[in-house]
Amino acid sequence: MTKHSLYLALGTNLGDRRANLRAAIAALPVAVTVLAESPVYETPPWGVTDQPAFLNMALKGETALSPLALLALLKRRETQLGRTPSIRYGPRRIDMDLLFYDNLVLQTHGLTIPHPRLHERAFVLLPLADIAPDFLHPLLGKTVAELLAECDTTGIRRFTVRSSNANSANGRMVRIY
Ligand code: PH2
Ligand code: MG
Ligand code: MG
Repeated sequence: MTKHSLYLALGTNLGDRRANLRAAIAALPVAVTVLAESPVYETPPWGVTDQPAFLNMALKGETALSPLALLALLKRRETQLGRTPSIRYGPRRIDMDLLFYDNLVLQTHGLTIPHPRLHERAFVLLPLADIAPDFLHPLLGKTVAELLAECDTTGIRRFTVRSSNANSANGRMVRIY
């Protein structure tokens, strides 16, 4: 069974934000093994600015699931974790976005990989650069660190210390301080 590498972005700005991140990681499909967790950042809302600040983080994982199967499971988890429909870029309890899947470039109804706006978003790139600075964006030909250098990180602050370890025997250990 071929394993594929993937990067996810997690975001939340409603309720107990740290608990939401913890619950999201714990609720990842069993078919996803977490290999690395970024620190958590508190980030000013992007897009719709009149809403509470977000907590954002990034994860590296691997899976044998296809991108569409993974997306379907992530959407289901978002709902199970209490996410309700909101406006575009609006407030949410949890958002789980697939950023990269191997070096795949994919555009289908409902799923675009790489995530189409990740290069504009410091709240994605900053945590991602902690765990994958040298990952090359397959369309833009720049590394995550290079894309981050072109982004405005004003107002973002680190919310947790760096996690030394993402993994435990069951691959589900969560370290958010
Ligand atoms: N997610 C959005 C819209 N705006 N802003 C920040 N800071 N963090 C997010 O995760 C975020 C956002 C829609 O997905
Ligand atoms: Mg999103
Ligand atoms: Mg999303």
